[in-house]
Amino acid sequence: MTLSPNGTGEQDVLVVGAGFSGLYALHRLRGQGLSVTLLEAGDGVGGTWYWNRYPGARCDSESYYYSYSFDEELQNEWEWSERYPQQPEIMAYLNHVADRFDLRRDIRLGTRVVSAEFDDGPARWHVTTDAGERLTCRFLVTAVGCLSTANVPAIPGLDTFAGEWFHTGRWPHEGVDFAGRRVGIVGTGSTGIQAVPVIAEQAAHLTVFQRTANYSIPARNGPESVESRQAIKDDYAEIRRIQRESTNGHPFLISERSALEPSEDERRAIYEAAWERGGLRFRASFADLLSDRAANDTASDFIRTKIREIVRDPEVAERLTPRDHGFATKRPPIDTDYFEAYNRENVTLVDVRETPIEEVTPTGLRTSAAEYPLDRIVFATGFDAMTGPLLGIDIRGTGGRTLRDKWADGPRTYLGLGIAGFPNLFTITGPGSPSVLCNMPTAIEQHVDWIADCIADLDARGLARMEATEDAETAWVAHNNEAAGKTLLPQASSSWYLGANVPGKPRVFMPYAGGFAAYTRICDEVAAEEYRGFVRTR
Ligand code: N01
Repeated sequence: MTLSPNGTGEQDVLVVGAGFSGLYALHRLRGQGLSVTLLEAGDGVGGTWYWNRYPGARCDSESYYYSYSFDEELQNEWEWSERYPQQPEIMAYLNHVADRFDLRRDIRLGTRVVSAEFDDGPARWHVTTDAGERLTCRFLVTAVGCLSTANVPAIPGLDTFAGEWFHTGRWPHEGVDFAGRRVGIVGTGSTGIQAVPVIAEQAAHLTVFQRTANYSIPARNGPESVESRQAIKDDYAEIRRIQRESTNGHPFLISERSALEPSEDERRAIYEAAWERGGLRFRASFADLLSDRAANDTASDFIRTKIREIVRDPEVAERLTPRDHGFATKRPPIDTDYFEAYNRENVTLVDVRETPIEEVTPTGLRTSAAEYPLDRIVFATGFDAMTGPLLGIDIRGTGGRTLRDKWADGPRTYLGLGIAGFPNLFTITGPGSPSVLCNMPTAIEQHVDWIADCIADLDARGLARMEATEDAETAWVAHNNEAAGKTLLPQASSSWYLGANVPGKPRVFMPYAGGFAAYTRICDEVAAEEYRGFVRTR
């Protein structure tokens, strides 16, 4: 049996997933002389961007910084066409990266990892694929993403639907023709908010089934001029420095002022300017939007007023107005004409908190109040976030203990990178790391660099096995809870950060909320102190 594409048998490292994380991990680890094979379930590289091809799919981080920083030539040669990159452009970029760094020779596409078992004697991971192949490695690196396990609600009757239905995160590559169709979309998170205005333009009629009203800030997308692209390139060193020293991996710093400090007029002017500028930076307007309820109220109220100004029908505007959580306590979407879409004749809003969805019928969707005839249903219902992709693999550590068993009450990690009882396993952007609270490529590069340095250090010292201690893990979980508790984030009871969107999932705040720069410092200290909190042995 061939164990790797180049036939070298056991690998130093197996990487699972060929998105931003896996591609860089392959490049970086191979660059330090390790044998590495990357296994990818999809038939192409791209990860999130390979699967999420729904109408309007675009990144909410801006192009010039939603990109790798590890190679200056790469960042200087690539030309982004718009302020926010569309899905096909990110795919083109990641394919370019795969070619430019000759990554494909060590990538196996169409290969899903179904299980991974640690053999303590020789300190090896045995990985099994969906084709029944068994591969062996010294180190297993998961690069499976945080939002890659689609959450399709178990609505009775879905299998009887005579039309077609889709989940946005598993979108058909050939696209979907909505022309002349009655379309229903369930979900108004970041994805639904991007898709609604685009589908509304194509469909005969669009019915939006909203469970939780959401805040959104205009993206203000547009073409990137030659001059602005050059200015960014001239300033890249400084941009990257700010990203690394920031709270969220973005190249802007959060204001140090409280939202409660300025006069009402001044505060409104600051919000107006941020609204006009558009994008995720809105939440950086004041220091305490995510830590002080009264401060948060000022931003939430500002956006509620905007919704009422944009949406012409006051009843629809009222239903679209979020009341059960503060702005940005759930992941804040940005949009292009989302609220404006509700002014179209062919868009209807249904509040399914008021009148819950009861079943899918052969001809449509029925709530407790009415039946809506539909030809197509789009589920923009999100993901079994962060833990779903890892628990989708049957991972077994020392003594045969499964990760599913260990995480039955929620994830426990050390730094979001290591797990007690699972030696030589590294989880890129795992639960307990900044990950989804950060611009992802920034979080990913920091993790990959840390893992690569860590493996180099083990090899230099002739050490074969590394495992987080239970004590370090317990302390990290406590620190995570403490960091989250200092923010308003855990108070958003319907947030996927808490696992609240998946029925039966333990309610645990999963990402690290202490900030990216602070997190990086802790990781660096751990490494400098000979990997404090890990046991390393021959
Ligand atoms: O998923 P979501 P998403 N019946 O979980 C509703 C990233 N992202 O795919 O809030 C009825 O946010 C659910 O309602 P509720 C980004 O990090 C990035 O939109 O649970 N409704 C909610 O409205 C984002 O946060 C980008 O009450 C149901 C919606 O479906 C993350 O991905 C673009 C339901 C799901 O919202 C996930 O976003 C897009 C049910 N049974 C996404 N189940 C870019 O940067 C769920 N809902 C490009």
